[in-house]
Amino acid sequence: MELHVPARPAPFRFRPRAAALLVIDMQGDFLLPGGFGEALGNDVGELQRTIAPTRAVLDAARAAGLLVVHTREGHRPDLSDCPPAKRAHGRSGLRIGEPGPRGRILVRGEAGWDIVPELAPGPGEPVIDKPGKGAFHATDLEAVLRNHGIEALFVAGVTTEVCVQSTVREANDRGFRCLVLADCVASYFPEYHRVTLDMIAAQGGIAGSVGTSADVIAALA
Ligand code: C5J
Repeated sequence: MELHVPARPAPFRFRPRAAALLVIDMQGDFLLPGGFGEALGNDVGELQRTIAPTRAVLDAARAAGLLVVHTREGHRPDLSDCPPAKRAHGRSGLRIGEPGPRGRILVRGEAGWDIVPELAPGPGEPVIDKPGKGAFHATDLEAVLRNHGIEALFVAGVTTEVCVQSTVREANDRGFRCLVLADCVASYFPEYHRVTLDMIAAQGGIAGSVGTSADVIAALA
Protein backbone atom coordinates (compact mmCIF):
# COMPACT_ATOMS: atom_id res chain seq x y z
CA MET A 1 0.00 0.00 0.00
CA GLU A 2 1.41 3.40 -1.03
CA LEU A 3 0.32 6.58 0.76
CA HIS A 4 0.91 10.24 -0.05
CA VAL A 5 1.48 13.22 2.23
CA PRO A 6 1.32 16.89 1.11
CA ALA A 7 4.88 18.22 1.11
CA ARG A 8 7.32 20.63 -0.45
CA PRO A 9 8.36 20.45 -3.26
CA ALA A 10 5.93 17.62 -4.13
CA PRO A 11 3.71 15.09 -2.34
CA PHE A 12 5.76 12.58 -0.38
CA ARG A 13 4.93 8.95 -1.09
CA PHE A 14 5.69 6.10 1.24
CA ARG A 15 4.79 2.54 2.06
CA PRO A 16 4.11 2.24 5.82
CA ARG A 17 6.03 -1.04 6.03
CA ALA A 18 9.09 0.66 4.54
CA ALA A 19 8.85 3.92 6.50
CA ALA A 20 10.30 4.87 9.87
CA LEU A 21 10.01 7.80 12.23
CA LEU A 22 13.45 9.11 13.17
CA VAL A 23 13.50 11.30 16.30
CA ILE A 24 16.80 13.14 16.59
CA ASP A 25 18.42 14.22 19.88
CA MET A 26 15.30 15.22 21.84
CA GLN A 27 17.48 15.38 24.95
CA GLY A 28 17.49 17.58 28.00
CA ASP A 29 20.92 18.83 26.91
CA PHE A 30 19.26 20.61 23.99
CA LEU A 31 15.68 21.22 25.11
CA LEU A 32 15.86 22.02 28.81
CA PRO A 33 17.49 24.73 30.91
CA GLY A 34 20.88 23.78 32.34
CA GLY A 35 22.05 21.67 29.42
CA PHE A 36 24.50 21.96 26.52
CA GLY A 37 22.27 24.22 24.41
CA GLU A 38 21.83 26.75 27.19
CA ALA A 39 25.55 26.53 28.05
CA LEU A 40 26.23 27.76 24.52
CA GLY A 41 24.12 30.85 25.25
CA ASN A 42 20.91 29.75 23.55
CA ASP A 43 17.26 30.21 24.54
CA VAL A 44 16.03 26.62 24.85
CA GLY A 45 12.39 27.75 24.93
CA GLU A 46 12.55 28.02 21.15
CA LEU A 47 12.96 24.22 20.90
CA GLN A 48 10.23 23.19 23.31
CA ARG A 49 7.42 23.81 20.83
CA THR A 50 8.52 20.62 19.06
CA ILE A 51 7.66 18.33 21.97
CA ALA A 52 3.85 18.22 21.60
CA PRO A 53 3.69 17.65 17.81
CA THR A 54 6.51 15.11 17.99
CA ARG A 55 4.62 13.27 20.71
CA ALA A 56 1.52 13.26 18.48
CA VAL A 57 3.37 11.87 15.46
CA LEU A 58 5.14 9.36 17.71
CA ASP A 59 1.77 8.09 18.95
CA ALA A 60 0.48 7.86 15.37
CA ALA A 61 3.60 6.05 14.13
CA ARG A 62 3.40 3.56 17.01
CA ALA A 63 -0.31 2.96 16.40
CA ALA A 64 0.35 2.36 12.69
CA GLY A 65 3.19 -0.07 13.46
CA LEU A 66 5.98 2.03 11.93
CA LEU A 67 9.54 1.52 13.04
CA VAL A 68 10.51 4.31 15.45
CA VAL A 69 14.20 5.10 15.91
CA HIS A 70 15.60 7.59 18.42
CA THR A 71 19.04 9.16 18.51
CA ARG A 72 21.03 10.67 21.36
CA GLU A 73 24.09 12.85 20.91
CA GLY A 74 26.67 12.24 23.62
CA HIS A 75 30.13 11.06 24.50
CA ARG A 76 31.82 8.38 26.53
CA PRO A 77 32.54 9.48 30.12
CA ASP A 78 36.29 9.52 29.34
CA LEU A 79 35.53 11.69 26.25
CA SER A 80 37.75 9.43 24.14
CA ASP A 81 35.23 9.68 21.28
CA CYS A 82 35.01 13.48 21.43
CA PRO A 83 37.30 15.25 18.98
CA PRO A 84 39.46 17.97 20.61
CA ALA A 85 37.94 20.57 18.28
CA LYS A 86 34.47 19.70 19.58
CA ARG A 87 35.65 19.76 23.22
CA ALA A 88 37.11 23.20 22.74
CA HIS A 89 33.72 24.53 21.64
CA GLY A 90 31.84 26.77 24.07
CA ARG A 91 32.64 28.78 27.16
CA SER A 92 35.19 27.66 29.73
CA GLY A 93 33.48 25.85 32.62
CA LEU A 94 30.52 24.89 30.42
CA ARG A 95 32.21 22.70 27.81
CA ILE A 96 31.44 19.08 26.92
CA GLY A 97 32.34 16.85 29.87
CA GLU A 98 32.25 19.64 32.42
CA PRO A 99 29.70 19.54 35.26
CA GLY A 100 26.48 21.49 34.76
CA PRO A 101 23.09 21.60 36.48
CA ARG A 102 22.08 18.42 34.60
CA GLY A 103 25.31 16.55 35.17
CA ARG A 104 28.35 16.42 32.90
CA ILE A 105 27.48 18.19 29.67
CA LEU A 106 26.70 15.88 26.72
CA VAL A 107 28.07 12.78 28.46
CA ARG A 108 26.31 9.44 28.16
CA GLY A 109 24.45 8.38 31.29
CA GLU A 110 24.11 11.90 32.70
CA ALA A 111 20.67 13.41 33.39
CA GLY A 112 20.97 16.02 30.63
CA TRP A 113 21.77 13.37 28.04
CA ASP A 114 18.42 11.61 28.59
CA ILE A 115 15.63 11.99 26.08
CA VAL A 116 12.87 14.21 27.54
CA PRO A 117 10.22 12.10 29.33
CA GLU A 118 7.40 13.01 26.91
CA LEU A 119 9.35 11.41 24.06
CA ALA A 120 10.99 8.52 25.91
CA PRO A 121 11.76 5.52 23.67
CA GLY A 122 9.20 2.75 23.86
CA PRO A 123 10.02 -0.93 24.43
CA GLY A 124 11.98 -2.36 21.51
CA GLU A 125 12.50 0.98 19.75
CA PRO A 126 16.12 1.27 18.63
CA VAL A 127 18.12 4.06 20.25
CA ILE A 128 21.23 5.17 18.37
CA ASP A 129 24.00 6.75 20.41
CA LYS A 130 25.90 9.13 18.19
CA PRO A 131 29.07 11.08 18.86
CA GLY A 132 28.62 13.49 15.95
CA LYS A 133 26.07 15.69 14.28
CA GLY A 134 24.99 13.27 11.56
CA ALA A 135 23.22 10.18 12.94
CA PHE A 136 24.93 7.89 10.40
CA HIS A 137 28.45 8.93 11.40
CA ALA A 138 30.12 6.27 13.59
CA THR A 139 26.82 4.48 14.32
CA ASP A 140 24.89 1.42 13.13
CA LEU A 141 21.84 3.45 12.04
CA GLU A 142 22.19 2.47 8.38
CA ALA A 143 22.31 -1.23 9.27
CA VAL A 144 19.24 -0.90 11.52
CA LEU A 145 17.25 0.83 8.76
CA ARG A 146 18.34 -1.55 6.00
CA ASN A 147 17.63 -4.63 8.14
CA HIS A 148 14.08 -3.35 8.63
CA GLY A 149 13.64 -2.70 4.90
CA ILE A 150 13.26 1.04 5.41
CA GLU A 151 13.33 3.38 2.42
CA ALA A 152 11.54 6.51 3.71
CA LEU A 153 12.10 8.51 6.90
CA PHE A 154 9.88 10.96 8.73
CA VAL A 155 12.28 13.22 10.57
CA ALA A 156 11.68 15.06 13.86
CA GLY A 157 14.20 16.49 16.31
CA VAL A 158 16.68 19.21 17.06
CA THR A 159 18.33 21.28 15.91
CA THR A 160 17.13 21.95 12.37
CA GLU A 161 20.36 23.27 10.90
CA VAL A 162 22.76 21.08 12.90
CA CYS A 163 21.92 17.45 13.65
CA VAL A 164 18.70 17.30 11.64
CA GLN A 165 20.22 18.77 8.49
CA SER A 166 23.43 16.70 8.79
CA THR A 167 21.41 13.53 9.22
CA VAL A 168 19.04 14.28 6.35
CA ARG A 169 21.96 14.90 4.02
CA GLU A 170 23.67 11.69 5.13
CA ALA A 171 20.39 9.80 4.62
CA ASN A 172 19.91 11.31 1.18
CA ASP A 173 23.39 10.21 0.10
CA ARG A 174 22.55 6.68 1.24
CA GLY A 175 19.34 6.55 -0.80
CA PHE A 176 16.80 7.08 1.99
CA ARG A 177 14.03 9.57 1.20
CA CYS A 178 13.33 12.01 4.05
CA LEU A 179 10.26 14.04 4.94
CA VAL A 180 11.30 16.63 7.51
CA LEU A 181 8.35 17.58 9.73
CA ALA A 182 8.60 21.36 9.99
CA ASP A 183 6.68 21.63 13.27
CA CYS A 184 8.68 18.80 14.88
CA VAL A 185 12.11 20.32 14.23
CA ALA A 186 13.48 23.60 15.61
CA SER A 187 16.54 25.75 15.94
CA TYR A 188 17.67 28.24 18.57
CA PHE A 189 17.72 30.61 15.58
CA PRO A 190 14.31 30.83 13.81
CA GLU A 191 15.96 32.23 10.70
CA TYR A 192 18.30 29.24 10.41
CA HIS A 193 15.32 26.92 10.86
CA ARG A 194 13.43 28.55 8.01
CA VAL A 195 16.38 28.72 5.67
CA THR A 196 17.43 25.12 6.38
CA LEU A 197 13.98 23.83 5.47
CA ASP A 198 14.10 25.92 2.30
CA MET A 199 17.53 24.48 1.43
CA ILE A 200 16.36 20.90 1.94
CA ALA A 201 13.33 21.31 -0.33
CA ALA A 202 15.06 23.54 -2.92
CA GLN A 203 16.02 22.40 -6.41
CA GLY A 204 13.23 19.85 -6.58
CA GLY A 205 13.99 18.45 -3.13
CA ILE A 206 17.76 18.21 -3.41
CA ALA A 207 18.12 16.84 0.13
CA GLY A 208 14.55 15.81 0.93
CA SER A 209 11.01 17.03 1.42
CA VAL A 210 9.31 19.22 4.03
CA GLY A 211 5.87 18.54 5.48
CA THR A 212 3.94 18.65 8.74
CA SER A 213 3.08 16.23 11.51
CA ALA A 214 -0.67 16.79 11.00
CA ASP A 215 -0.50 15.56 7.40
CA VAL A 216 1.53 12.48 8.36
CA ILE A 217 -0.89 11.71 11.20
CA ALA A 218 -3.82 12.05 8.80
CA ALA A 219 -2.17 9.74 6.27
CA LEU A 220 -1.46 7.09 8.91
CA ALA A 221 -4.96 7.20 10.46
C1 C5J B 1 23.91 20.48 18.31
C2 C5J B 1 22.18 18.92 17.67
N1 C5J B 1 23.20 21.53 17.97
N2 C5J B 1 21.55 17.82 18.09
N3 C5J B 1 23.38 19.22 18.25
O1 C5J B 1 25.04 20.61 18.72
O2 C5J B 1 21.71 19.62 16.80
